[in-house]
Amino acid sequence: MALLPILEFPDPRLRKVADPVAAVDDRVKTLVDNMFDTMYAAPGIGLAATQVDVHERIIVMDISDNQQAPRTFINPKIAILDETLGEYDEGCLSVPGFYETVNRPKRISVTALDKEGERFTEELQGLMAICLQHEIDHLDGKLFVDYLSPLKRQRIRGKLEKAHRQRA
Ligand code: GNR
Ligand code: NI
Repeated sequence: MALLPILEFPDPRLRKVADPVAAVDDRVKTLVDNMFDTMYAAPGIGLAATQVDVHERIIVMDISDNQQAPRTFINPKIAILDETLGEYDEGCLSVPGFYETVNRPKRISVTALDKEGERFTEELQGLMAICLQHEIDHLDGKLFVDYLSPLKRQRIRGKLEKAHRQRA
């Protein structure tokens, strides 16, 4: 069991674009295990490696209630199946305490490698589709606050910077 520190907005390391994983080896498997520990402890329903300052294309996710459905996506590629957007009040472990409405395509397909390095493809909708798009944004250096107005984003930035100063 290892908990990794989670970077918080506006940390510039959250803006790095993650590199593809070359091989799903023991190093990657240990990182995935530690990412699950960190996500469940937070608690959160998803975590991208970028958030723990590892700039490789690795995502863990579990939208179930009792840690019953762990999912790993390595080098994920998504395709939009239908341009219809759905709105959802998103939060982020890297933007703690803030929830704002974001619109994203409701139906996507993903191709990725699993924890064993096996390639799979599946269609997603609902919270899985929302969360996976949120996590892939992290791998591309993007945050949900980027979809908000500059004023809202600046307010959130100011409040988090103040919280960080008070912690230091
Ligand atoms: O735990 C999380 N909840 C959440 C809720 C709505 C939309 C996206 C998410 S992901 C978030 C965890 C996180 O920050 N992952 O990057
Ligand atoms: Ni997030």
